[in-house]
Amino acid sequence: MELTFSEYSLVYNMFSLTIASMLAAFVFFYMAQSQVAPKYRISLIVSGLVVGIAAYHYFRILQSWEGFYYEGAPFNDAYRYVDWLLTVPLLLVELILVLGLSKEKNASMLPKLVIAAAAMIALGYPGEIMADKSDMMYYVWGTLSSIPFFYILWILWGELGKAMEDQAGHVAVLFRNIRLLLIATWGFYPIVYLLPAIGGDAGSTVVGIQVGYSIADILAKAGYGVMIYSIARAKSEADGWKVG
Ligand code: RET
Repeated sequence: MELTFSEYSLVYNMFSLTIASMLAAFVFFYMAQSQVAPKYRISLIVSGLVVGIAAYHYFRILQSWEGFYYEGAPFNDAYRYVDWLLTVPLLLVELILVLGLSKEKNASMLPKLVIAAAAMIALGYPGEIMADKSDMMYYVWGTLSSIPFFYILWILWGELGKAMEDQAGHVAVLFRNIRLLLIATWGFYPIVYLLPAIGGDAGSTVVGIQVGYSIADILAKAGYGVMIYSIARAKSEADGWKVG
């Protein structure tokens, strides 16, 4: 496939922006820990892990993109999928921890969510790397991956709804916002996956996929982590905890 230099640059710059965002978010989550009560710090630590893992993977993705353009080496999608395999379960852990549910509830919910997240990503990967996207199997993998996807959204929608009821007014608003951010950003991934089905030339499809996933990742990791921080901060204040 032939990419023009401007197509190559657009993706290259998008990866570069993503690395910068992940590194900045890493510093922020690390430093923001002193702003929240000790029991919520674990959520910020996990947010920091997520963006740290992503910064590394985007660095490798960028290198692979250079090799793909200049040397004709295959572009390695595995970095992205391995990144998701590690970070998606961690994003679920952050959220569940900041909800402050009982230990029993956490213990019953987390394994189900983590297994479903791993299944969603593992089932999407074979479809993503298919060279011929007109093959039926591309839709079969996409559909199989969507089953755990909807399961996760359904569980979280319910749990966040229940958690909202027990929170003070402004904390409930934050829960509502993170629920919307979660649905909007996670819902973006299967749409990007389906871009090859819309048609268009091979070059612009690759560009669309890489730019789309990068934007989604910034919002779903860094943006979402900032929302987790706002919730942790608001709950710390509601618990009567003061900074410093
Ligand atoms: C795939 C394959 C097609 C069907 C579906 C998918 C869903 C992917 C999602 C990924 C979320 C990633 C996140 C990363 C942030 O760090 C695998 C594209 C449903 C929801 C949140």
